[in-house]
Amino acid sequence: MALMDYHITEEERDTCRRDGAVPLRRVVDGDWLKVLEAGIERDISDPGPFVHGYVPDNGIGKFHGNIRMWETDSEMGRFCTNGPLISLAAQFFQSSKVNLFYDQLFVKEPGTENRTRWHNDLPYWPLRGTQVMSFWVAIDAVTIESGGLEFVKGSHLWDIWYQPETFGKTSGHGEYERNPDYIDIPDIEATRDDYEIITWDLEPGDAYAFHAMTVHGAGGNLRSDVRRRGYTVRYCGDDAVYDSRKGTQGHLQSDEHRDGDSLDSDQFPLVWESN
Ligand SMILES: O=C(O)CCC(=O)C(=O)O
Repeated sequence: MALMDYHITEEERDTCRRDGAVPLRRVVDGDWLKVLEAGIERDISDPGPFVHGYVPDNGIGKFHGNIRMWETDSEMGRFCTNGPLISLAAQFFQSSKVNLFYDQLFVKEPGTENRTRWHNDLPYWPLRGTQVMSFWVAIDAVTIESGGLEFVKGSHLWDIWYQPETFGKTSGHGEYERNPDYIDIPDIEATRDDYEIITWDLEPGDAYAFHAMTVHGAGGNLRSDVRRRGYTVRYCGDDAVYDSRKGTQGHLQSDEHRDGDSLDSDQFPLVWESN
């Protein structure tokens, strides 16, 4: 399979290894952006099975989220299994293969003031391994005011597994089973000065690349005139295997996999292999 639409520089790879996140410019071209935009509108008007969302208490704005869209929308499927992010993942991992884990949509309509809570992703996921990364693609121009992602620099190296909590609520463990090995995440928002928080503005087609253990969150979309559509695709490399521990997101679990199994399957397809 051919690779290399976009060449990751040594500096980008080193920055991501050190800081846990890096912005990548113009990784998704205009044609693919149109594919994603159309797919997002299809999902909003006729959502796939895992849709979730809320209207904020003040009645302004709306959050629309979904996961695993690639499995039911063939165009989103084409992007995730053949699109330009696969090459990025392979270059960051320097692995012999890449598996698609899943895709996720985060739409904050203008004025949606709710934050995305601080969290790290791997505790939510039935996986373990170090080669697990997300690529959050900006469909719209994104600034801190419209809900750009923020990352705690270097937090992927802490090896701290924070207890998953339901998104869209302000507190509580919601539907997540408690894992005794996890700890509650501190109130990072209230103590921001204690952390080195990094963020970047993005243009449409740019992406944040970040590690599955990097602590991240986002503000609300405080702009009344722009949407904030983010589409994240998650990929894994050689050392990622299925993990059946407690506390992970039920909609990402697989009936076919046992603890320690290779991911290769219809649910987590192999999307690239070195020759
Ligand atoms: O877009 C957001 O608000 C959150 C994104 C996120 O947490 C992720 O892609 O892992």
